[in-house]
Amino acid sequence: MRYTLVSHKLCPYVQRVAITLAEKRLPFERIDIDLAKKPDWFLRISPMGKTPVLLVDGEAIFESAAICEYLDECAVPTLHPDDALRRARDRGWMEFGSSMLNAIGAFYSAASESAMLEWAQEIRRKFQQLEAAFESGPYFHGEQFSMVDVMFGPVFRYLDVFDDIADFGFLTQLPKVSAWRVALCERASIRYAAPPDYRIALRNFLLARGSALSARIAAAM
Ligand SMILES: N[C@@H](CCC(=O)N[C@@H](CS)C(=O)NCC(=O)O)C(=O)O
Repeated sequence: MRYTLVSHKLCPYVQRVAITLAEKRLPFERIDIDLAKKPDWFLRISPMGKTPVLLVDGEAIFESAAICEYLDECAVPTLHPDDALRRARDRGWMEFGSSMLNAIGAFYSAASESAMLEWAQEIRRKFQQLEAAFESGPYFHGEQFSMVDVMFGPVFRYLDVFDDIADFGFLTQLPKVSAWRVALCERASIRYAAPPDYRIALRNFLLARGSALSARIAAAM
């Protein structure tokens, strides 16, 4: 099979697919597109005009969850638990990861400082929920790396950039989630899921956003 990942360099959902491909040891090529100027060929294969799209021998799959589930069905090792109940619960936590990404987007786009700090609190509340749900580590299911870990790798990558700007207290006194973050950052599939200039590119994107966070970045320069 030939895999082509149609991607945007800052997209966390693209990273999710890249991590899954790497965990399955499936080589792939990347085509980066400009989401501000979507090419016609892209709109033909992505009905909602979003990255990622995975081309499998030229056949397109859209939506990161659908792509990752497909890859999990097609290639070993599986990233889901054997037990149906745990699998179902993991899918719930993956959706929780999507809601975390939405909260992160609202945080960095907030127009006022107070709205931004409210979103920071909301993100922290979500991490507190994860702390309560977490088992033994290093990964969400102990030694077993799973789809829940795939989902949260890109979440923690945002925190690396936010931490450079200020201490928003996202993980203060959350030891299990803090250790989980370190374990995920060290995992090769996660480390290489984003391009080498990701940190600078994300910071520049945030600076240009016209948000309260942009103002914080500008003030620190
Ligand atoms: N639910 C989608 C979300 C993908 C998504 O939001 N992609 C963003 C980039 S990170 C996008 O393509 N946005 C362009 C647009 O909405 O016009 C998935 O999981 O694949």
